[in-house]
Amino acid sequence: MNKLYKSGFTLVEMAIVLVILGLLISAFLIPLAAQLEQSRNAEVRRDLLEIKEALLGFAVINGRLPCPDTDGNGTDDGCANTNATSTSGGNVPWATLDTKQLDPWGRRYQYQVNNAFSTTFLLTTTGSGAGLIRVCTTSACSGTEASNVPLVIFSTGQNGAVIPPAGLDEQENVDGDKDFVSHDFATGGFDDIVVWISTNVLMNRMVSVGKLP
Ligand SMILES: [Ca+2]
Ligand SMILES: [Ca+2]
Ligand SMILES: [Ca+2]
Repeated sequence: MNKLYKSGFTLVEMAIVLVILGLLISAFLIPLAAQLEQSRNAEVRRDLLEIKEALLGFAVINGRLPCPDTDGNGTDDGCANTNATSTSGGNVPWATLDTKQLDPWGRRYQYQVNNAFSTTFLLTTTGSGAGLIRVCTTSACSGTEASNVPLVIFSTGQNGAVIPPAGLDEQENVDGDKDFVSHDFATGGFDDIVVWISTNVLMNRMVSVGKLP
């Protein structure tokens, strides 16, 4: 064995070093990916909070909630059905509200409004019939987070809208009706972030600024 060979690494030593390097890199990479997702989810929460405040501001100024954007330019396009027992859905009207258009995954924030509130409303206004927006804990709506709210806004999350059967709960959020699902993230499935404004919060804001009664 010559002197040069003895001072270098054997193949076994090289393999061990590579394995250790691989372990170290993967140990750092996984938390980094998780951290990135965590910060994106926090960004969605901040954006939705700002959109909620902008919706409350719009209601204070106009005495009603805006209709969704349905043609993709961000402006309120009017509600297709102004019947109080119906809802209208589409994009958050970000240009009308001057809020963020896209979630961190490049998809538009979504909005569904109870049409009893998209025309001038009173303290006694409430949802009824097919205009009664519910936020459920399952797609079958066996439990509810909220059973009668003026609006919901949401992001479809990193995975967008997952196709059933894996995404039954996700499907419920994009089927255009009055029912929505909100619960913790489920691996490989549900990751939508859904928030809403309760009628009490909306009325409280209207009364506190003297817009109602
Ligand atoms: Ca529009
Ligand atoms: Ca999703
Ligand atoms: Ca639905």
